[in-house]
Amino acid sequence: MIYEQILSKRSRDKKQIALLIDPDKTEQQSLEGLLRSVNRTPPDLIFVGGSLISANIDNTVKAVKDNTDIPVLLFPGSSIQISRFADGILFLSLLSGRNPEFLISHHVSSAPLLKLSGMEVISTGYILIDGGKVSSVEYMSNTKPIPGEKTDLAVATAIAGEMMGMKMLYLEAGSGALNSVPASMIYGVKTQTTVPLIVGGGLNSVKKIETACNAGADIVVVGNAFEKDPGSFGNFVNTVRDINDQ
Ligand code: 1GP
Repeated sequence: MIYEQILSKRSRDKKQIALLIDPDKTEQQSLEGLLRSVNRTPPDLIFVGGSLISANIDNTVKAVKDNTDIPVLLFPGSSIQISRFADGILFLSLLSGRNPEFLISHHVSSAPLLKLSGMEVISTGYILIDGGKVSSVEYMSNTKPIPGEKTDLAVATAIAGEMMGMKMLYLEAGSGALNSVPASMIYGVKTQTTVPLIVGGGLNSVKKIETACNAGADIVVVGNAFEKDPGSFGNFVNTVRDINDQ
């Protein structure tokens, strides 16, 4: 079970890194070659998804499964982004928003199919933070992000998510964010909750990844930086490994 692995690594103080593959932004033909390089410095997890996807998600997940042993979790922007070929799914509820579609509706639509698939379902409280520009999540979900300086709101939202039974929390600044989630906010959420904390959005440098990990992220997510420069991703994985070796 992937969740057990996440908990196990966390209990040993091991930070984790996930590579986000957006099927629309990664050419199917080049994926095989990209994954060969990813396998040389493998992340702990691969997430597949995006706010809006027009490509066939099955093809991307199958290509990833065929070319790597890294566990694959769906990171869906909506209920149509489900592939039975994935190992599991982050069952995201957009807790920072007040749009019922993204709090519970897509979940009801997809729950029977997910149950049939037998894949691992990991309930995840998804909390959108202002990343300095309008993100695809904000636009597509028609919800407001929490302002970056409102740590108290993020913490209260995170605590509520844990109280509601979410197995993980995800602080999201939005793909390609100008400002990643502030360290003080990561620290605030980390110290007030006990479930694994995922942080993503705009983590495009070694320094930002170090900052997020040191502030309390258990899992950091990198998408955009890999799309722009796949060769740099190995450095990010090594950064997390170095933190773990300290
Ligand atoms: C976005 O958290 C992820 O949903 C990753 O963000 O693409 O900016 O790395 P980036």
